[in-house]
Amino acid sequence: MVDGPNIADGHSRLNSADPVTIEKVGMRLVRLPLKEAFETSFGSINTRLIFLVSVEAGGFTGWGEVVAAEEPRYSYETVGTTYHVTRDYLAQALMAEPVTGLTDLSARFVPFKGHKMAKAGLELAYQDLSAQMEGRSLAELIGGSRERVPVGVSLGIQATLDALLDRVDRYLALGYQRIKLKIKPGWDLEIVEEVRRRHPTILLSVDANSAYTLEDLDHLKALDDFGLLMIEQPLDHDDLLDHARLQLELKTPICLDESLTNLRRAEQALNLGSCRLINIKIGRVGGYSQALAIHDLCYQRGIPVWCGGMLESGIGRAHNLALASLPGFTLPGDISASSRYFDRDVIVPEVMVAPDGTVEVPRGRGLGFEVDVGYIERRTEMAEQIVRTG
Ligand code: SMG
Ligand code: MG
Repeated sequence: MVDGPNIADGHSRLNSADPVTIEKVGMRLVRLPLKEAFETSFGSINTRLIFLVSVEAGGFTGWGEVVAAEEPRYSYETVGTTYHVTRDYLAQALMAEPVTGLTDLSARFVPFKGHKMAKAGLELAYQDLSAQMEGRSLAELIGGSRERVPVGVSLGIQATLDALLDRVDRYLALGYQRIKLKIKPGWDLEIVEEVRRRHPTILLSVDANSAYTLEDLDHLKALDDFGLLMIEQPLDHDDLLDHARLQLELKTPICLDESLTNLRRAEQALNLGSCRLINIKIGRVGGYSQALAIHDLCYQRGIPVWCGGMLESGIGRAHNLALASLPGFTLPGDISASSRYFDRDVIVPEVMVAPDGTVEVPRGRGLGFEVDVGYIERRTEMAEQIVRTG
């Protein structure tokens, strides 16, 4: 068995030195145009409505991002549901008493069922605040050890095969270490075959976002011919059992994304054989507390993990970098440069991918980036503050 991360670190990862009274929660909806449309098996978007949350205490402001989309297509949460749950339940729970640490915070959210992305937003903001108060980076706060993290790019469904091949070439030239192709029935075997034919040795994976069922077994088996690193979430968004059945039939590792919404589900998936790899998204699992626990479980079991992405702005991206600096994140994450999606990001400097396909993990206080509040304000469609009373 591989040794786990330094468990002695567990105290600082989960508990702050002094209880912190959160004085204010800020909520903002910020619309960022995408440089080009991003299409998956469930639909296409050309702008990203970002829900930013902030928490204030003692003159510090911590920032978090809620990764829900506008429509309930990746999962049931939306910008609207997360806004409602944050404002009407979670912010009150956060401000009710001084917070003694991440464990305390996540325990306060447990009585509210589900709504993981909403919970994660406030956990992120709280962690940034804690890191700033302690004068440490987020990565240091959670015990991250890597100075740079390997990254890959996720390429949406394109109008033509040529458009896809162009993008594959473009991102390989920029250094990205792994190409992930979004697939769906009718946009799968042929395009994967052609990309593989042109690039016989690259790390290549596919992500179906639940576009198939077990009836497609033979079709999915054909993907085994292409030496893929993984097939991400081929079946239903909340399924474990059919994936276990499918994994028995496939040589290619299945990686679960949508189905793994907490530590218990991750453990069940590994025990059932539903996947051989895990994508961890802080938002999907409800925050740092669960993301760290899933990382630790996989690390102890020798299961490779990687950091997923939700087309975050720089704020969410900075949190992803901190997470991906943990020792178990051995596969390239979906953490692209800010410029892959946006002409201008909400942080300074923007996230950049080096020619070797890595991104530096920031070492400055908190996020390690400056939040560009002026630009955020210009792009804000709606904002609200909740102030602690009593
Ligand atoms: O952040 O670069 C990114 C996007 C990575 O493909 C990506 N995310 O299922 O993994 C996934 C998708 C979810 C978002 S689809 C709008
Ligand atoms: Mg996915």
